[in-house]
Amino acid sequence: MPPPTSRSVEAIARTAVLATTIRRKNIKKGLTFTVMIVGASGLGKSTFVNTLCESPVFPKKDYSNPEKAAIERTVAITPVTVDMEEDGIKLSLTIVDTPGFGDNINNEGNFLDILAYIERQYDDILAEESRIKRNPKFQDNRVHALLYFITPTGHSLREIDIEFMRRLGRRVNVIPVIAKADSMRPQELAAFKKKVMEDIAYYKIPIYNFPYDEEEDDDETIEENNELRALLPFSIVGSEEEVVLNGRRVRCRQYPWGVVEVDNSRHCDFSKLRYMLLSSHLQDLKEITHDFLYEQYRTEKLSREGDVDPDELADEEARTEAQYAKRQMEIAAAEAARGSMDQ
Ligand SMILES: Nc1nc2c(ncn2[C@@H]2O[C@H](COP(=O)(O)OP(=O)(O)OP(=O)(O)O)[C@@H](O)[C@H]2O)c(=O)[nH]1
Ligand SMILES: [Mg+2]
Repeated sequence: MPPPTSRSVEAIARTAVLATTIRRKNIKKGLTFTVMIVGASGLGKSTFVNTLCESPVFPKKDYSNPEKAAIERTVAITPVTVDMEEDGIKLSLTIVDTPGFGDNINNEGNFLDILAYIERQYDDILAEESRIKRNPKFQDNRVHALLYFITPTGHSLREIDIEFMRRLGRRVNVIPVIAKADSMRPQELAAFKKKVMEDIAYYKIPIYNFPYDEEEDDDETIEENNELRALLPFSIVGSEEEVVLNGRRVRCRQYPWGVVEVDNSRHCDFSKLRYMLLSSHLQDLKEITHDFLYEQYRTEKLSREGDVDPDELADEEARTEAQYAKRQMEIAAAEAARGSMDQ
């Protein structure tokens, strides 16, 4: 490489100043980040949202009545935005809660609604990018990470989980988590984690596995990513209950035989997951979403414009796309009907 000229040194310095200014602006303006929560019904998804946000985003209905004390079943895709501060940086966190899958009913519609939500955010960006005059108030609502809640069965992954993660992984950073990890003993949990990762490898499920570049990344990043990768799937426990233990307030689930602490990394991986999601890997998840997942969607969508008859689409993924397009048309028609009724 030739030695840098004084002009190139100046340019490098200017770029560094610019990067610092952008970073300062980001710190001042704050960051935005969107996480979606998906999984079977009753696995603690809405409880997790409250635990992550450290506030009752979904309030319990009636604390004095045990029958009504639980959070209501989620029935619609519900995005909620919470402003918080992480490492001194303002963060506007949007969490998209989704209805849990049932065990017996056909879950395809449920899945297609989730996929449609993710792709609609990409479509909005695509439309905005092709505008001559950009809308300065445009909001990027792309989903940067999807936490997929796995039922703590102790056995292999269920077929529905394999299928859903495999299809969602093409569009979004899927991070698998073991729900209600307090229901397993440490040895069972370790064995289950191993089994899940074997299934993920066997079925070639594309998850976010803390990618790094041996050549480009520094040793510290590589080590950190390897440690996080070894924790996959993260075990989590959700609770809004707090008790005082040895003089400190802890969030936990209390049982007659003891206490499971949410933020204690000997009990579950919640605190590590939270830190990686909202701090250490937030930028990486955003970059992968923009540079790879969105880019892939964009290419597919643009090369598909004016495409073929759905009956001719043979492979399974193409069928999903056709079903999805149909579903989107249904949603658009329902929305249009609702709009005309409102007028
Ligand atoms: N043991 C255990 N129970 C939990 C945990 N998190 C939540 N629960 C309980 O599980 C039940 C269901 O919790 P929700 O948060 O409503 O579950 P959900 O996944 O949002 O349910 P749907 O909206 O129907 O899909 C409640 O009684 C919670 O108190 C956990 O980590 N461990
Ligand atoms: Mg719920």
